[in-house]
Parts: sequence; C-alpha cells; structure tokens
Amino acid sequence: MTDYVPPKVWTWEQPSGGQFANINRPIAGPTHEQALPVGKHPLQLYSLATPNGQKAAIMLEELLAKGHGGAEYDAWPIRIGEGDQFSSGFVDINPNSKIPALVDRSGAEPVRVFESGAILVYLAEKFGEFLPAAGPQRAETLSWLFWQMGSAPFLGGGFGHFFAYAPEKIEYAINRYAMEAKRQFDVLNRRLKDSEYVAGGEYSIADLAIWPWYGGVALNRTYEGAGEFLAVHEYEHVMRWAKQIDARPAVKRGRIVNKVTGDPSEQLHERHDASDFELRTQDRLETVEAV
Ligand SMILES: N[C@@H](CCC(=O)N[C@@H](CS)C(=O)NCC(=O)O)C(=O)O
Repeated sequence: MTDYVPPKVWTWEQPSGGQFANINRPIAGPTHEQALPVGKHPLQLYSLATPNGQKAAIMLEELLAKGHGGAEYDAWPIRIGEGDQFSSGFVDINPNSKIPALVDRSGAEPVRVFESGAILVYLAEKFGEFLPAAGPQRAETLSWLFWQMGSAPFLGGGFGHFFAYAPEKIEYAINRYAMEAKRQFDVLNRRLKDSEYVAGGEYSIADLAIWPWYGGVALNRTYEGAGEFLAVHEYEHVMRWAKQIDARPAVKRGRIVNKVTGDPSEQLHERHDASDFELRTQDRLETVEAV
C-alpha cells in the first residue's frame, strides 16, 4: 500500500522511475531535427528487435524466402532508449514515435506505414502471402492479428513492465497482469490444441504477429524469469508452436535484425543484404576489427 493521493490535475514533474523513464513524455511530436537514412532497396524499415519490431523483419525475411525479390529491404536501427523515435524524420513516418515503421519507395511516391499490424497487412497484400485475399480464412487471420494487437499491451506494457521494469515490485499490479497474461496464454493454448497454426492449417501473419510476444515469453527470452513465474510449460500446445516457429530459417534471421543488445552473434545492427547475416553480425565485425 502507498500513501499516494492523486492531485486534482496531473502534472509532469519528475521522471516516473524504472527502465524507459527517460524516454517517457506526455507530449507527442519531434524533439530534434534529424533526417532518416535511406538505402538502395525498395523497402526501408526503421526498427529495433523488440517483439513489435521483430514482426516486420520476420515478415520481410519470410517474403524473401518465398522468392519475392521486391521485398528486399534496408533495416535501420532506431535506438528508442536514446530517443531516435523523436527525430523529425521518424515522426514524419510515424507520428506516434514508436517502432517499427516502414517506407515503401517502390512506387512514384513513398508510402509510409506505421503500426506493426498495419505493416503486416500492407506487406501481405502487396505480395499476396500469409493472408488469404477473401473468405472465412481471411476473417480468422485478421481476428487473431487484431487479438494480438489488443492483447499484447497487457503482456508487455502491463505484465512485463511491472514484473521486469518498474522501480518497485507492486504486488497488486503484478497479480493483475500475471492473471491476464496467463488467461491469454490459455486462450492461445486451447486454440493451438486443435490447430497447427493460430489461424488454422496455414502459417499466416497471425503467427507472425503473435510469436514475437507469446513465443518470446514461452521461450523465456523476453523478461528474465517470466517463463517460470507464469509456468509457461503448462501451455504445452503454445510451447509446441513456439518451438516450431522458432525453427523457421526466416524467423531465425528476422528476429536478430536491428538487435543491438545481447549475444553479439545475435546482433545485426543494420541489414542491407542477405549476406549480412553471415558477415555483419557483431561477433563478425568485432573479429574483423580485432585483426
Ligand atoms: N502498437 C504499436 C506498438 C509499438 C511500440 O510500442 N513500440 C515500442 C517498442 S516495442 C516503442 O517504439 N517504444 C518507444 C517509445 O515508447 O518511446 C505497434 O504494434 O507497432
């Protein structure tokens, strides 16, 4: 219990504490003038390898794996801890200042797309993959995609924040969001008991959206200790699916794009070419520098 009594009008007086306190602001818009870099490919991705960012890079790698040369892309890191999302260039392509954002420069005019779900739908429709064009299967896929967009903020912003990042462990908040996170895992588990993939028998943008969040926690990669705390091993069908998706070569590549922390062999800060996965991960660059 705290003795905090909310004032009549909230004012922004001090950092709220916890990880990310230095980037949280109650106002939108740019903080500084800075143009975004542009590479040689039709698609430009501005992102970071958080679960939301991974969705976009994995989708692009899956499209390339299917032979869509038009899905070639340059991926640029947006270091959200350093405020890159508030540059004038980034705010121009995403007024919401959150990664990922995509610019399609393949047409006469550049097209900006923000919100990871919108990016998945845009790319799925552009290349005719991972989302049926019509019918019940499209409805099912979009239903699960939007389930993810609505549910993951409770897993990440709710459970993950209070379990891993908040400056103090607040039992009420952790209980509230652990309960909801477990309920969501159970929703997925029941679905995946009867269905190979989330939207049915085919791998789709629903899996692509859901895996980075729920697969990440199931595989104990997202918040240290969270897998054990939520007893994720009990969700056996989620575990089966999480491992199955994790084994896909395009997923192995996409999830390390714009990754700037962790094991150097799993950090690809910028992606401009398929060979970068072999030649330009941080362990390789550090070896070259040391020679
Ligand atoms: N609904 C958005 C959420 C994106 C989002 O929350 N991105 C986070 C990283 S996972 C971010 O950019 N945070 C920076 C900030 O809040 O300033 C989407 O799915 O694209």
